[in-house]
Amino acid sequence: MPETTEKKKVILSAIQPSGTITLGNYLGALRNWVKLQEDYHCIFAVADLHAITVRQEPKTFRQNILNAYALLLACGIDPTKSPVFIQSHVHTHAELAWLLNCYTQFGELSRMTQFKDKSQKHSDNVNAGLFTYPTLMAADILLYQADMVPVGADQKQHLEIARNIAERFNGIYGNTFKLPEPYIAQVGARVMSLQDPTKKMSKSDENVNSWVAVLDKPETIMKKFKRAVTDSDTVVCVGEGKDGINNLIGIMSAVTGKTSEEITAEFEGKGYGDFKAAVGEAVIEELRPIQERFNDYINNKDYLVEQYRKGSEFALKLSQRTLDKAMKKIGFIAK
Ligand code: ATP
Ligand code: LTN
Repeated sequence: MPETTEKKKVILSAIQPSGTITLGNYLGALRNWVKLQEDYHCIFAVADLHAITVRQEPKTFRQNILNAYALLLACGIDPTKSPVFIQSHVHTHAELAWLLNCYTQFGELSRMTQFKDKSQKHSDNVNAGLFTYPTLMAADILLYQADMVPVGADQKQHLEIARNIAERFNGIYGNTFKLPEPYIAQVGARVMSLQDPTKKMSKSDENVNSWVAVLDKPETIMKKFKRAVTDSDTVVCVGEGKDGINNLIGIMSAVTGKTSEEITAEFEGKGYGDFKAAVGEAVIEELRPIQERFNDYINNKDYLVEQYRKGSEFALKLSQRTLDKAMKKIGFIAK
């Protein structure tokens, strides 16, 4: 069981096992989580309940959940320090989500851009779960009285709604939930699609060339970068109308730590082709050690099972306290 130092702030975040984890997820989220482990009391989850808002094929889904778990560890999350659990293993999440649904307005859920995007993309399956996705996410966060939630820029709106729901509940019943702050690291906060750089890189994009998976083979990564959509200009520099190149510079900068000016200077006189290959190479090198560790973890299922069981035991204990408190305030009778 990890030590809980009272003074340390609580951080909670989660990732959906809705497909293969991308470079966007890694640079925008996972990589930052690893750094936060030293200074905060971190809790991480594989948000499998969220993933079924979009239809999943059972066999693939099962594998994706375990892969996501192993990948978190491979990225450097130490489960003995930061509990990592699987959302569906901790029943308090679905329960609090129901309660919060009753304190969330139809209008505010209708304004969520992710709902609008996903209902357009999956127009044959605009289910109620897709609509109430933010209340489940609010439950994930509020159950642990999290101070901060590290996410990519795309999740900011979901955090705002979680705060609004918490504030509303506290306003009716008195202080029950801590109001969480978003934590959005600047570097890598928004990695764009390699095929349509005006859209974010998303693991559920059916065009496989639009994303790079953390587990893609080196030659696949290189191929995807070489195919990345750019523009008709030739100079490697940040500029308006150069979304593709801006994105590649952003990725290069996030991976190497160099500024965009340094990158521009380095590629002066060279074409886009050279630059794309260099970005591909840098990403391959960044991901290589993670892939190696992933292979070790995924072949050690007993260890993964042990860790996710410990994680959910810890998460249940902590979250049950908040759920009980909220239920009591509403007026439910104790068991
Ligand atoms: P989906 O395609 O299923 O919506 P996703 O790729 O958007 O999934 P999530 O599981 O929803 O990924 O997000 C996990 C974390 O990764 C979140 O913190 C999110 O903000 C971050 N993230 C997702 N996509 C990007 C991106 N393109 N750039 C930076 N961060 C991202
Ligand atoms: N919707 C989130 C994944 C997620 C999450 C959370 C993130 C589910 N529950 C709680 C932070 C905190 C996303 O990142 N797309």
